[in-house]
Amino acid sequence: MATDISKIRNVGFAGHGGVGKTSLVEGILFAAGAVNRLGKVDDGTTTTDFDPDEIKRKISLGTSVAFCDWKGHRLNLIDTPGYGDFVADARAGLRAASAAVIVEDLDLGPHPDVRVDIRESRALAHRLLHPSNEILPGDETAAAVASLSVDLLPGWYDDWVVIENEEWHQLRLHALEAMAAHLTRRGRWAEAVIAALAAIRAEPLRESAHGALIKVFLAEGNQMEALQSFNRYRTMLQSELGIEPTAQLTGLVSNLGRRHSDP
Ligand SMILES: Nc1nc2c(ncn2[C@@H]2O[C@H](COP(=O)(O)OP(=O)(O)OP(=O)(O)O)[C@@H](O)[C@H]2O)c(=O)[nH]1
Ligand SMILES: [Mg+2]
Repeated sequence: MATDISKIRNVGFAGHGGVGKTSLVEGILFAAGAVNRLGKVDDGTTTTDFDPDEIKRKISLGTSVAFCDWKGHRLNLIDTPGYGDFVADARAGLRAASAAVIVEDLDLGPHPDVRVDIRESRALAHRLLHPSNEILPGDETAAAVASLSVDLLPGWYDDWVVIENEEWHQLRLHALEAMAAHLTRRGRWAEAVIAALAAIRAEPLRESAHGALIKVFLAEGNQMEALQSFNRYRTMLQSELGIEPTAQLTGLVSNLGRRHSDP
């Protein structure tokens, strides 16, 4: 895209250490199609934590910039470090920004230290999955997405934990997709996208998670994003597993354009 200066937006991401700034920037890059894989801080695969020391320590040590194009605008996303030692660098990064997004952990997802009550989270998942159950006021909020975004006792490999975790993992994936569908029906597009992205983050190759995201885009009339998401998923599936998306998923976008059926 030609970079007409009036179309450039410099957006800074600020907040305390470890609240999810780098992950949010990565999610935006992925949603905008600037990267075709949703990188994770914990795997050292995000775009903006690229320095070997950042990858090793799993924190941002300096300000870094990544860009994407969104609705005719070039967005320069300025990811600043949150930990106090690097505040000078963060300030310098924010000086270049015309807008700042303040990231707080409750709005984004739980800090790794946040305790999630698994019984409450299970009950939440069942309410979302069974429409006959009453949806409570807090059931479709960012905090609910957060409580469905964590696995049980990560790093524990005792048999019972592995089995319980697999069951919970499946339950939370289905619940996140159901939440995305509920929110889509109500026209709450942005929150629906967040729920669908949380399902994708939990299982990056899962087709129904990508289907949930594509359905939000289609429902809000954003055909370009729907097609881009489909093409990105298809490329990822081909390179990781050498297979094609199912006819069901392809059918969602089959009348939108040509690229999805290109060889
Ligand atoms: N469950 C969950 N974890 C998240 C979310 N966002 C970030 N995390 C996790 O929180 C940790 C910190 O995320 P980062 O994206 O590095 O946070 P940050 O604000 O960039 O951290 P610094 O740059 O070091 O200040 C990582 O382990 C992420 O995987 C989220 O929405 N849900
Ligand atoms: Mg960071």
